[in-house]
Amino acid sequence: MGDGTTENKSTPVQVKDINLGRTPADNIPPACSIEINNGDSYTTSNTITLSLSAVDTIGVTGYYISTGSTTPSVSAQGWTSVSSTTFYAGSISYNLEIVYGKTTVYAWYKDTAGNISGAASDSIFIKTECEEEAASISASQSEITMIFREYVEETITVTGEGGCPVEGDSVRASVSNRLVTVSPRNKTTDENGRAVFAITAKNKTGNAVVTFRDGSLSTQVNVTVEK
Ligand SMILES: [Ca+2]
Repeated sequence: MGDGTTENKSTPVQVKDINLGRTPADNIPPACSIEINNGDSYTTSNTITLSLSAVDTIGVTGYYISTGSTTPSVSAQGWTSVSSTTFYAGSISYNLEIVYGKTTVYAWYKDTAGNISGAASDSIFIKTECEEEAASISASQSEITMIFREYVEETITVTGEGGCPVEGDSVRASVSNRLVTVSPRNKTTDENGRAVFAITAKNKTGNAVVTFRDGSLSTQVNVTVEK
């Protein structure tokens, strides 16, 4: 069967979904969006506010909210019905089960004809019930082999009980000998509990230990300098 285009003009044209005197079928799903907490990047509460909106030429009739990315079926449990409207906007409260970490919330909308929109999504970083007291310090690499004048970045991470990042702590670096230098000597942890240092080798072979301290906590990095 042809489709009437230049390439297929010698073959018959198939006409699909012809409607004579009837309302055309609606096969266009709603266009939509979702926003968490007015676009904030993080929150200290796992109760969030979702701003929902969708438009449809015939009518939006429901929405489905999930932290999973699988598109629901039109008859799935969990759809919230709304009065059919060409423009839907709503604000709802939503409870997340997680208390720490980045999470994404997805929204789908359906219309009168049962078309389901593509997923709209937004993400937010949740940090609740975090212990701000440093309980652990770790280095991204505990063993480093370097050549003369090479430099590597070392990321130190400070966490509290439960693995929450500790922001605003000062991490101090010290070196056992003059084979390497570390810069800076002090660095404040960022919102992810991280402080990044540069370790630079000099022109001498041997071993050095770089120690990173936060209060009484410490972690060591063993550095070998080769020619
Ligand atoms: Ca539609």
